Amino acid sequence: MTHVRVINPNTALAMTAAIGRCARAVASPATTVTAVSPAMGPESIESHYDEALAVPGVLAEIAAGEREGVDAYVIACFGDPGLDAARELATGPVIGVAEAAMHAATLVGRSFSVVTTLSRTTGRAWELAHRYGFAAACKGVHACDIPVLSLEEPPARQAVIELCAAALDGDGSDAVVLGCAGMADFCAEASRATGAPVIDGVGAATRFAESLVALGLRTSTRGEYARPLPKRYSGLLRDFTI
Ligand code: 2AL
Repeated sequence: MTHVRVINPNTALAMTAAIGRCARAVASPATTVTAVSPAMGPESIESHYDEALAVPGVLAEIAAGEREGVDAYVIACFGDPGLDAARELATGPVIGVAEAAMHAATLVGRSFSVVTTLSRTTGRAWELAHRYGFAAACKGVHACDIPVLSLEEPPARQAVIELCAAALDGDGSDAVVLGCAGMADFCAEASRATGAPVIDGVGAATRFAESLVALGLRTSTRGEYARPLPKRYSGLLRDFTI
């Protein structure tokens, strides 16, 4: 069995449970999926401040996963917080949901639109599209202006699906990337409603993670992703000393 740990970097436990269900729904029968959230951090991630303060909790979960022998990790927040640092700690692959969704979108279309939560997060989505090499394929980033923790309320699903359709039409794009892990279970319905591929990064990242394990691929430790150099960390971060 391959053990994929899906880390929801926020501390909203209902969202973690939903993310776990979405990951399990697509994982192969030979994969065990465990979904966790950090013991410390923000209840939702909607700013650079939230993102920065989510990272220590994510890294603590990677360290715990390493002690348990987890084979691969998914970071299930669309800002991919702490992805590079997590790769320095983990033995197995670590995949961010934005990274996975953008890769998947460009395997099934020439272009995509991102549909995300708050307008203030659109800059981060663009930044990631540039970082991952998909800026030319990304035709637009659209905010529904629904906060992360309100995505579970009934009107949100319809609003997000309508925005997916408007983004496809307005951008002339081939696919939609859902820009929040809290939208994961809107994916099938949004695909049906729009007739276009709608990609949930949680599912895509879970499948990529187990595929990399099956291929025997691990994060390279030759260069930038080598283990961090041992040194002292002080104050609240003292437990992060390697
Ligand atoms: C997210 C996400 O995926 N989880 C979270 O708390 N915030 N992303 C977003 N764009 O709001």
